[in-house]
Amino acid sequence: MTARSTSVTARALGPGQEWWRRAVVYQVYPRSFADSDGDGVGDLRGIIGRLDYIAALGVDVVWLSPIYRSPQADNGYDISDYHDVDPTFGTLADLDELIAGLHARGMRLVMDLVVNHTSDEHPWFAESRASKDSPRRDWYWWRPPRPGCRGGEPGAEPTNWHGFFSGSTWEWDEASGEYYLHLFDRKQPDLNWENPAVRRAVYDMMRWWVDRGVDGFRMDVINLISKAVRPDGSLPDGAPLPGPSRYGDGSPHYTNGPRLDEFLHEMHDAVLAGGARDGAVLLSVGETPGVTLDQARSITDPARRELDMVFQFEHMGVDHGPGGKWQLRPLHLPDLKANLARWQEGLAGAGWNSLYWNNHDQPRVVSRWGDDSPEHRVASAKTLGTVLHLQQGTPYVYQGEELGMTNVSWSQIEDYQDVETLNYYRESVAGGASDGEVMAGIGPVSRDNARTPMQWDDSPQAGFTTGTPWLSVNPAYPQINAAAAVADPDSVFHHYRRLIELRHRLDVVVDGRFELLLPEHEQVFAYTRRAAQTLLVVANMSSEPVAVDLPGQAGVLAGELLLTTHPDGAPADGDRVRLAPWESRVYLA
Ligand code: TEU
Repeated sequence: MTARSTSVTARALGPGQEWWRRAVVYQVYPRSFADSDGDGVGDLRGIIGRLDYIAALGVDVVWLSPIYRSPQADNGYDISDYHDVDPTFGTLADLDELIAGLHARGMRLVMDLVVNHTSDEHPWFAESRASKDSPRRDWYWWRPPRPGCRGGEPGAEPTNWHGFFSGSTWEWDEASGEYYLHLFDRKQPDLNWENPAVRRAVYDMMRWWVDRGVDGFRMDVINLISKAVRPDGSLPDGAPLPGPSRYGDGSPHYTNGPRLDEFLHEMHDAVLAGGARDGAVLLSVGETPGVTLDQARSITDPARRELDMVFQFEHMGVDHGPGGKWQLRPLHLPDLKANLARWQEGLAGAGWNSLYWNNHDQPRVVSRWGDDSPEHRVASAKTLGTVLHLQQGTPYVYQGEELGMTNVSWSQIEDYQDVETLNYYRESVAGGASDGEVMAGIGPVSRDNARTPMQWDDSPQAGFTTGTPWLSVNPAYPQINAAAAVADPDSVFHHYRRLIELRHRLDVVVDGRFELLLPEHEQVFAYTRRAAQTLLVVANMSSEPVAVDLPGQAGVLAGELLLTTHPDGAPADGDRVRLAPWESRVYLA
């Protein structure tokens, strides 16, 4: 790997040690990736059997969504034993074999670290809830009913916070006479990070995984671990939610809280600083809903020794309506471009970006922001990949994104399994909304759109399982599957592979300064990356043809056409480019 100039103050890492600046990460959602034993749920041996496929894409890292012991209330994001693999997915020996298989192919493994909360079936919580005097009582957030209220009555909760998964963030525990906090499902009680014993236990567990060969962590909602607790231990109410809701928005009181930087720095020095395993340089990416650019600059500033990068959510919200994700609006491209440019410019020379469209929580981007019609699906999936992967940062490819997999958008609530979707449906219908209204909001954005089984080939159940899949396979699998894509040199798969090659080969992709062109254009996404060379990306993000002038770019447009979705596209004419629907091009000079 060639030595690289780094455009930011690298922490005490030698040239080339920030390997993740040139890396691409592939996210595997294990229960939907590949089932090896016919029980209808993906597992570790299924992933082991597909390592050559993942390696062929050219990615450097696999991020594995949780495989720990869990009652699966939130598909594994509710952990009951951090030191063991859930039998649904296999054994620790299987995981060791997966790590060895990845390392043998020059890839690394990043585990999903879920430590804002545990499962309510974790022994820590069982001890904590056993009594008010339990030594682990203070490992979680326990509070008495609001003064003057009877525990368990609506309105008696210690704060009025509305949860991520609907309803209150407090669950009444009759046996011990107090409420416990759960920002997510009631089966996901929040750990109390104010307690140093909790933090020590988390860092010990992290080191245990690093010693086992893990190369980094994706940290689930890590910016929620510091709550704005008052000196008397109380927590403030949130501003009332709009409409008849009795709840409030507690997010200002638990998002990017007062001790977050302190906790992340402590974690960095305890685990992430390297040396945990023969000086291994680990990758750390924080999932940080609600993080601002300024907070991300702080968290990812190498000099502060916290995290390497974060997943921001602002760009994922540009099409949210007044009701948030459940009321999607058509994308206004200039809004998306402006947000991405702000993060590119804001972190340049200061921190580092992660780059994503998809994950297990987001709908499939080709359906959301592309065009998943048979005519335009492939070109739009390729073009969405192009405009994302050639920005500055570390790209994340979610399983099936490299195939242009699409949403399922089922119309019956019975087809869904996601706890967030089901809780939202129940709360909305209980609040008087009609089934049709609620399902119209759920179809385009439910997390289950991303969780349908990986489509391997056109055999029954898309080759995912020989049994009955835990979630229905997308009926598009005969046309959209890995076998067909790998065999087709013009597939989305091979386009993603070429994009990844460009990142591995060209310093300008890693270090080039980003500049957005035509910010107000509603069809075209164009930008340059400048270092010793200049890269120009120009993309038609619409299903209509477009002609566009790129003032000052005639020189680079006369350069090398590195990558295009339309090999027969008309060559540039000076600084004018004519693009077919969903046509994108990459020029280098
Ligand atoms: O998601 C955190 C989060 O913010 C989610 O609520 C997500 O943004 C939302 O579902 C989008 O509508 C993480 C995990 O990625 C998610 O799968 C878990 O359910 C959640 O934390 C709790 O662990």
